[in-house]
Amino acid sequence: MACLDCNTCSSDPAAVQMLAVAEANNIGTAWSRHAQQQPQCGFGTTGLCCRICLKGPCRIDPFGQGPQFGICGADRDTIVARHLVRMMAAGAAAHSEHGRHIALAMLHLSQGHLHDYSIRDEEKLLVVAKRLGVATEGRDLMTIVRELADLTLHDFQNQNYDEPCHWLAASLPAPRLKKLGDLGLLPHNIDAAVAQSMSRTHLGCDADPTNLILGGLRVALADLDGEMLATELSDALFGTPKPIVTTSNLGVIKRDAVNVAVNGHNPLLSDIICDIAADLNDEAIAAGAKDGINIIGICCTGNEVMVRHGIPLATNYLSQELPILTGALDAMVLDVQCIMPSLPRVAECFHTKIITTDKQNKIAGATHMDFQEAKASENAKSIVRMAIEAFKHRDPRRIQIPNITQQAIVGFSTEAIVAALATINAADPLQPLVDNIVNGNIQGVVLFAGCNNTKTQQDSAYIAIARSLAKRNVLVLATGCAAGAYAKAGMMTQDATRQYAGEGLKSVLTAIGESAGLGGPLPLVLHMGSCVDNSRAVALATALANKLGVDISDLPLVASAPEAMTEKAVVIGSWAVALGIPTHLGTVPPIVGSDVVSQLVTTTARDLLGGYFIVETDPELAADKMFAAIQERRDGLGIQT
Ligand code: MSK
Repeated sequence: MACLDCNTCSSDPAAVQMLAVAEANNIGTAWSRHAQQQPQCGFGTTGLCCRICLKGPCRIDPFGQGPQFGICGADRDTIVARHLVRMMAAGAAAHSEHGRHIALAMLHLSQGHLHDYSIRDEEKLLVVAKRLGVATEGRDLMTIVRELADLTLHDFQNQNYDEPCHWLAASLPAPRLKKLGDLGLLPHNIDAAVAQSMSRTHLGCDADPTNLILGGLRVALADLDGEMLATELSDALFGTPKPIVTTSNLGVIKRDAVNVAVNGHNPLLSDIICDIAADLNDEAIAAGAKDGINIIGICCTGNEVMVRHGIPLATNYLSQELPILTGALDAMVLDVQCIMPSLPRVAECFHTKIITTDKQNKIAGATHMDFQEAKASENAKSIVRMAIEAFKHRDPRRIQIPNITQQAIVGFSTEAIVAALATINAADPLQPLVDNIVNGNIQGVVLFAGCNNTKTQQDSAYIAIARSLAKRNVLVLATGCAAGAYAKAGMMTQDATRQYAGEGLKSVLTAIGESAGLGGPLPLVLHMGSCVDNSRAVALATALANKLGVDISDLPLVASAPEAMTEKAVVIGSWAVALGIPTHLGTVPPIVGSDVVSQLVTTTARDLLGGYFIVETDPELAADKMFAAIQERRDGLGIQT
């Protein structure tokens, strides 16, 4: 195993502490595997390796000396564009499959097949139903649920090419819908958009890089549709997040409790685990865990239960192996996406039970429990009982829990932000936000989204860029593993606002926080949810754009994925660009082998859509470039302050 300087791996002190344990015990982690992978292939890094057919892999010489065409005749631009579109399609498939799962649960609930679920946020359900054109007045709740689920599933089934997906059509501002419609970018069917992306990128199909990238943007918008429906229906089912105070980092693992981590993305099981955990406390205590059951979150399932129920977040994506190394994690429950297949290998060295729960997402070496919504509570209880059993096999001599936690004030859904603003102006909640953008107290808004990547010291770029922008009075929103990074680093606290916000931003966050009853400012970084919840930021931007009568591309809004890693992050960045948002990437995407594609996603995208990618690996320069983009938008709106 490659020896690591743990301090360069992560900026999270708890992760550094656990990495030393991994090193001492010769246990592989993502970081040691990253070291073993060096040097990484230059052809793959630049996007110039084509693996689409069995004649390959074909490689294009980036310097123009060797081969310039694959065996089929594809040039560098076609190769790069095809692979990029395939990444977008995979990201869209992942988010939308999650969304379909939630929509089917809604349908089955309305049919009376699910007894462990209910509509916890009726108000949200009715708002969303009305927005999508479902009649609500005087109708039975389950009839509305049924119609909303049917309408949602239509976005996966519609065969009329000219009828755009319902959720997009009902949610985006009119000028943006028109622009996207005129360019032929509005998808009619999520599944079809994914299938068409795979089809057009097959050998011998679309070989025009511009046409390919436009097709990619269409599937990216299908991804947004899938994210919107996943978020909104999950809110109706499990509750819309409201501000709640909780804790984060590995110190949330308790020595005297049965610790159960939920990891992945989909709240259908994890929410039920949170519900039933208290019922099994006595069994845990009887097994010797005097503090009962302790549910903790990892990655985006962690974010889901954190923003809705205040469940403490142990860590984000990259350090998901490390809770096992504390010797006090009794079970890790996995659902879908961003789950390391190495977890059972790490767990083999301890007593931790690794439990997969989705039949499409099994891992060799893990225990599989086939989760069925119709038996949700029963399945959840069996899982927690496995953790109680595992607890009995702990080796107390191996327990090392970092004594590191941070407070985190989380749960800033769009509705929660609007509700906080309404305490200042009930009649027109967005007006205080507009006023403060116009007077310069808030220069603009940045959404941090995306993952961790071993190419960057974990979380460090998030922290550096957010501090730099907050100091310049930029309001900071975060989702997914970005949110995890800020929670662990103590940047979702009132103290962080006092310490890092510029004077204008601080005054606004203080006025809103105090008026909303938080007894101090809003936290510096507002946690909007998991990575699928990036759609919440779109909802906020849409509300602002509609209020001002402008397009999203006119707003002083930027997005940033400083440590982007997954295909989901690629597709999120792509729809952000399609919506007109300047979007920073701190990881160099595998497109630099093609000037044509690089130009398409920067200059051409900007001309056509207003949005564009900013690729910058240096955090300070990235902050400068994003701030400049914000200033440009302010100038465009005629705001001089
Ligand atoms: S989990 S997509 S590593 S944000 Fe949503 Fe984190 Fe990125 Fe997965």
